[in-house]
Amino acid sequence: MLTVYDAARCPYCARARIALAEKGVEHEVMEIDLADRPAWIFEKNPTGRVPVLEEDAWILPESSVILEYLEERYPEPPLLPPDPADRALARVWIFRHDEFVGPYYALRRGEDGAAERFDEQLAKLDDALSRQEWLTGREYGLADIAYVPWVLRARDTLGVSLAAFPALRSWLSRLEERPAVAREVEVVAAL
Ligand SMILES: N[C@@H](CCC(=O)N[C@@H](CS)C(=O)NCC(=O)O)C(=O)O
Repeated sequence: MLTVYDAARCPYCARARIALAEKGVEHEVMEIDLADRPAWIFEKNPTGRVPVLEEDAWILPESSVILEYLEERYPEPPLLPPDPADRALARVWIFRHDEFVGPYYALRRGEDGAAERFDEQLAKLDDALSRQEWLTGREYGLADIAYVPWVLRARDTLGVSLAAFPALRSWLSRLEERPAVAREVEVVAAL
């Protein structure tokens, strides 16, 4: 049985939660209290961070690698495009995710200018989504899953307005129609 070391408030864990739900993978969840992490979590992941996947003696940390693993191990339904060139472009979004979350965490820390910097990142997403329906390409997939946890938390826990970003809002509405993402909206509401 697959085990996921998880934390409800963690957006990196949300990536794994959404992908597992999309693929209907049976698994058990071990909730980790991030405010009082058990020492043994460092045996699973030397950084002490979640999410971590475990199956028998095999252990996998790092949410973006977990997404790729789930896609390869459970190919149905596919969450990357069939064409290698399109897959590569979806992966560029995931690769550049740190540029997006830097301002998000600065905003959470209340740093000066962070709201403007995060708006610039939202504007980049909005621009892309005004030209293509999904970050992953023509179909929904891993790049969308990689970003949506932070967009939801920005809107619902940090009170960030998405009013200036119509394509982003439309993307989010389409995402929220998916049960896997709707469940994450509930997780965020309960934080
Ligand atoms: N690069 C990691 C980041 C995971 C991460 O930062 N998780 C946070 C919770 S959202 C964590 O475990 N923080 C505990 C800590 O940094 O001490 C991934 O993508 O999985």
